Amino acid sequence: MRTYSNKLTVLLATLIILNLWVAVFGDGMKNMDEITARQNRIEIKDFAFNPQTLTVKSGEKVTWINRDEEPHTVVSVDKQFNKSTALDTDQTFTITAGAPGTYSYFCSVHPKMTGTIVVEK
Ligand SMILES: [Cu+2]
Repeated sequence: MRTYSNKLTVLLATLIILNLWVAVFGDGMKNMDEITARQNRIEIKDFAFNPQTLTVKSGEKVTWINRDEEPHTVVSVDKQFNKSTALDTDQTFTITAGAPGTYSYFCSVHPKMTGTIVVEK
């Protein structure tokens, strides 16, 4: 009975340590995601994409946010990603960067609005 109890204590201790490790590590991963998301943000303001050229790594997310009072869209020239719906003020649109290459895009409501995403390996 004593051996059983000791084994149980060791098991419980292991579980607690494992949980702590996961909690710390999991938090770290979440922060990394948040930082990545913040970096890969394109603001649409005054009828322009800002920054106009953004470099990301394949697999990363890119988010546009419309800061104008006008609706805008995000459409890939070569259909490298699905087009957005018309974005209202403060609405966002997110894609995951696919194959490495240069993604040119524009706003279908105002075709003079253009931008580029450079996707690296
Ligand atoms: Cu537009």
